[in-house]
Amino acid sequence: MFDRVSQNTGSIDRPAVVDYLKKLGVGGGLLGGQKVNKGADAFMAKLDTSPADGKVTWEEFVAESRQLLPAQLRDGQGRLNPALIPQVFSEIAGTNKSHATRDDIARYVAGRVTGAAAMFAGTIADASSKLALDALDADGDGKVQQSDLEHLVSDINAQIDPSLVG
Ligand SMILES: [Ca+2]
Repeated sequence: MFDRVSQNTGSIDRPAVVDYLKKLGVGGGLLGGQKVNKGADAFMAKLDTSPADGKVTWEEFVAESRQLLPAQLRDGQGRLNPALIPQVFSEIAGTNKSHATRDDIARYVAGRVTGAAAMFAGTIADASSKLALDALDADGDGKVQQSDLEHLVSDINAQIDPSLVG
């Protein structure tokens, strides 16, 4: 995903995020430009942190990518805890469902947007669900399985701290 967004340049700047969101189909319609801008702002705010210089490097992407996942997956130390995945997945997909669709993810995200961002809950949910499918739906069938989420979490944990992965 990093390579797709950065277009293999080694870092991601805001225009690259805007291009990427447009390719994912975020935007379109009357408020399309605003949706893409909000999505790009949120992406840069979460990932461009050390330093906040307008570019997201691979190191920043790895260190902060867990911030893009539901807070419910993080333990008291802010680490992604694989044991929390089944509970979160069933909240996203609904009980007794083997997969989550983009609509399921959008509903989950929209229901958890709080504070000032609530004004843009629909936009955030739309952009987030498209990003989630792009990151998680490896076979492109529009469905995300619990195992997809488990793979992503273990990839992120392995990149942050290989000693955490047994
Ligand atoms: Ca940066």
